[in-house]
Amino acid sequence: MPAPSTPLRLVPAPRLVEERAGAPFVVTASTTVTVGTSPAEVSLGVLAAEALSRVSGTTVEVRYRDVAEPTQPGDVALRVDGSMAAEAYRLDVVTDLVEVVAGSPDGLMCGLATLHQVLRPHEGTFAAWPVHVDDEPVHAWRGLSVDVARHFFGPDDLRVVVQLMSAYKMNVLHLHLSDDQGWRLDLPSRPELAARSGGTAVDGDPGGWFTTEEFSALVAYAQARGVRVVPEIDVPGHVNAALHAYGELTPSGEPTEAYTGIEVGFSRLHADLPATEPFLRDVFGDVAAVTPGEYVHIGGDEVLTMEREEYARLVAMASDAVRAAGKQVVGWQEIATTPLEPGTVVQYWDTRMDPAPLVAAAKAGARLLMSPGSRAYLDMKYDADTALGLEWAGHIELRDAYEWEPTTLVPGLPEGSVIGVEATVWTETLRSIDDLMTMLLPRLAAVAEVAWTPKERRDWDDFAARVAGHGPYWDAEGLAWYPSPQVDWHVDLG
Ligand code: TNX
Repeated sequence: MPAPSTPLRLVPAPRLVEERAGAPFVVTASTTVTVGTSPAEVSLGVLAAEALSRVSGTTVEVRYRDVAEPTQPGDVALRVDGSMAAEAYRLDVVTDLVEVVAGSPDGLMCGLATLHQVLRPHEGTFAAWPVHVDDEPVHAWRGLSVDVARHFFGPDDLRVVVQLMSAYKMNVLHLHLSDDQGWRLDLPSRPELAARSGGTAVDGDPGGWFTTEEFSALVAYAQARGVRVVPEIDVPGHVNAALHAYGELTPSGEPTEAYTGIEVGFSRLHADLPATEPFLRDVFGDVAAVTPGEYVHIGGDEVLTMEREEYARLVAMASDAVRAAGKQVVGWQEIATTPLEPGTVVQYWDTRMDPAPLVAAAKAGARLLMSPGSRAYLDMKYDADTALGLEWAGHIELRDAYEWEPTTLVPGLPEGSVIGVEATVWTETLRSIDDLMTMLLPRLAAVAEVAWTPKERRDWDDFAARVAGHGPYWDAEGLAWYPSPQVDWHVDLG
């Protein structure tokens, strides 16, 4: 069997890839996934077998094994090796065996994403040619933030997003669950939030919301695929949906009108109203209760109608509520203008703003998450002809989303303060999963590589050649995507 004539096209680029001589490993009915017996490994084994069954059209079984049991021909063996870094993995394909070894189940998930990309169609099934991959991410936080508040994207849509993230080794799904236009998570302590403000969306389009059960099911689905959910309740601005549901949060005591426009910055909480602090405590307590992950996002952006001192009090109230519920605080970059506890995660987004407070916060122990509007805001138009999207941060073609370096973007940050990268997709103009995917693809693959692969191993021409091989995969998955003219998409997949 000749080796394939076309190169591997792995995204994000791994640390080391060595193709070797020999016949391929062919997925057949006797292929068996073998895995250890911890709950996370069992669930991973089932997912791997499902994925292999799906691509090959045969039924791939799972065998659970003791650590000592040797592998057998035909095995796809998954193994956790506690001496490796948690997300590091090795993938070895030889003619009759595939082995994935990683520091943790999350690392195994990354290895499986690579295995998926080395499989090629072969005689009615799939085959992988011998290869050795040794890999590890440069950043721990590789996120995507999805705005489900301006337009609602429910569990089915978000499962598709999670699958895509996992294919590109992204591990944090940040959900923007509340804004002026709608409230998207039902909370037991404040039932009017979803009941009164769940049904609205931008332009009077249909809204929607997650029940706590639906939300928990999504969180579990994501977790099984190596993706943690970070919920955001945006305060003290972007709160009209809350003010519409609970009049006690406004100075007059009257609820506000529902809002379906796309202006920002006009709505706000009031630090001196007696209802405000209990509201924050209840809401963040409920959100923390449905969040197994470590982080809850308090928003904090674009409060254009408040004095600094009141803003700082409200950020502190929200942060205290999150910490009292046992979670760590994430907030948009504006919170860096207030006193922060060390370890708080500050999300950089507005490249127009003075970075001095950010640098000062990082020096005082804050951790930074990089989402520069001009690079990582995947709701920006690709160019002037893009039908969907906004333009306030400029146009973002594929190359713009690819060619930037998170650790040096803001000068003067202390070494090690950047914990990762997050793409965002705001949905003022996006109504359907096709709209969403058209903005995400191919740019999400670019941001995923910025987050995973160190600068020394990133090269635009090389990326453009690799990502070209992913169009047929997106087509096969039924995902809409934008055929950027910066890439020659006419590839022969051999
Ligand atoms: C800025 S990013 C916002 C959002 C908008 C977005 C549109 C951020 C923290 N705030 O409210 O949806 O721009 O691109």
